[in-house]
Amino acid sequence: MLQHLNFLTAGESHGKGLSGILEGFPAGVPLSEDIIAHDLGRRQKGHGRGGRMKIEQDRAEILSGLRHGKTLGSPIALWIKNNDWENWKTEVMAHEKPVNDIPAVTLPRPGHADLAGVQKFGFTDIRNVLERSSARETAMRVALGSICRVFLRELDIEIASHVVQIGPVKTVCEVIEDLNELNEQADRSAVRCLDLKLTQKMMAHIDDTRRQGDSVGGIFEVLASGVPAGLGSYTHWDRKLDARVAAAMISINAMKTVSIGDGLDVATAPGSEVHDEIIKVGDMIKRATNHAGGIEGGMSNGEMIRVQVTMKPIPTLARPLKSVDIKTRESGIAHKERTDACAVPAASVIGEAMLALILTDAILEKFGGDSLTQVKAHLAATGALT
Ligand code: EPS
Repeated sequence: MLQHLNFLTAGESHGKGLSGILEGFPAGVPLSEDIIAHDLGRRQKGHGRGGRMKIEQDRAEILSGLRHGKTLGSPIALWIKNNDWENWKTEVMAHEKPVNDIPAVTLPRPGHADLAGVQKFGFTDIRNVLERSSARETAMRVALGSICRVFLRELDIEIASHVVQIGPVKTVCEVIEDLNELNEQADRSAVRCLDLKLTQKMMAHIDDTRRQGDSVGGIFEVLASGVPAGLGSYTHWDRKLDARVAAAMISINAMKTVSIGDGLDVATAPGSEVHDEIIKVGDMIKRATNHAGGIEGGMSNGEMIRVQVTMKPIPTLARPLKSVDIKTRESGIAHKERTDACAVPAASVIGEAMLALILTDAILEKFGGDSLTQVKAHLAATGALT
C-alpha cells in the first residue's frame, strides 16, 4: 500500500541479526545512529518484558545511504545485531549443516503463527516458522520509522503514543496537544501510561498475570500532529489514508483491531455527536472537535491523527494451552519458550514507527521532491506549512 516509499526487513529472532532497507527516502535529511538508537531503546522498555531484553542492546548500524551526516537519496541499509545469536548459533540456529540432536519443535502454540506456518510451508519443525514470525523483526521497523520521524519533524509533524489499557485496567485519554510533552510523559511510565496511578495498577496486573503463567494484551494510541490536510485520497480504495494506516498497524505482530478517532463508539452515538462541526477560527477553517481522528473520506483533514490499536495477549504461555503434536498427532500441551508477559508498551513505540512510515510515504506522494529542501518548498507552495 506504499505509493512512493518502500522498505524491506530480513532476519530471524535468534539469527545473526536484522537487516532493513528504506528506499525512496529524500536526500538532505540529517541522520545519525544515535537518533535511531533513541527509538530502539524506547521499544526495548516496558514492564512485562522477558529476559531477552536484558541480552539485547539494540543499535542500528547505518551501512549505506548517508554521507557527512545527511541522507543521499539512495537506499538506506541498516543492520541490527542480535546479541542472543551467540547463545544460539551452534545448537539451534546453525546456518550451515543440520546438527543431528537438535529436537524439532512440534507442539504449536495456539494463537501463534506456528501451526498455520508449518501447514503453509510443509515444515516439520515449528522453529522454521517461529524465528521469522517473532516480533523481534519489529526492532528493524522501529529503526526505519525513526529515520522517517526525523524527516517528519523537519516538516513540524510530530508523532507520539501512549498505552490506554492493559488487560482490564483502562485509562481515559487526556488531550495533550503538544505531542513531545505527551511522549516524554509516556516515556516516564514503565507501561507508557499517562496516568501514574494507573501505571502502578497496570504493572500490578502484569505481575499477577505473569505469576499465573499467563500473558496479557491491551490497547495503545498513536497520534500525529501538524499533518497537512489532503494526504491520501478518496479516489481509490488503496490510496485512502485510513486504509493505509490500518494495514500498517494490523501488520504489527499480535494486533487485532485498529480504530481511528472515536472508533467503536461511533456505532452507538448519533451522527450529531460523531461528526465534527466546521468552524471559523480567524481566517482558518477548523473543526470544533476531533471525533474523526484527523481523517475524513480517506484523507487527512488537518486535525490531530488519532489511532487506537488492540494487541492480543502474547501466545507463548508459561502455563501452555492444549495442542497436538504435528509429528506424532498425539494430544499434548503447546511448547513454551522464554517469553514476555506483556509487550503492549513496546507495541506502542512500534505503532509510532509504522505511522511515521505511512505519513512519510503519503507526504512524498502528495508533495514529491528528491530532497528535503524540495519537499519543504513544495509544501510551502501549497500553503500547507502555514
Ligand atoms: C518473542 C519472544 C521473546 C521476545 C521477542 C519476541 O524472545 P525470546 O524468545 O528470545 O525470549 O523478547 O522479542 C524480541 C526479541 C524483541 O526484540 O522484541 C516472540 O516469540 O515473538
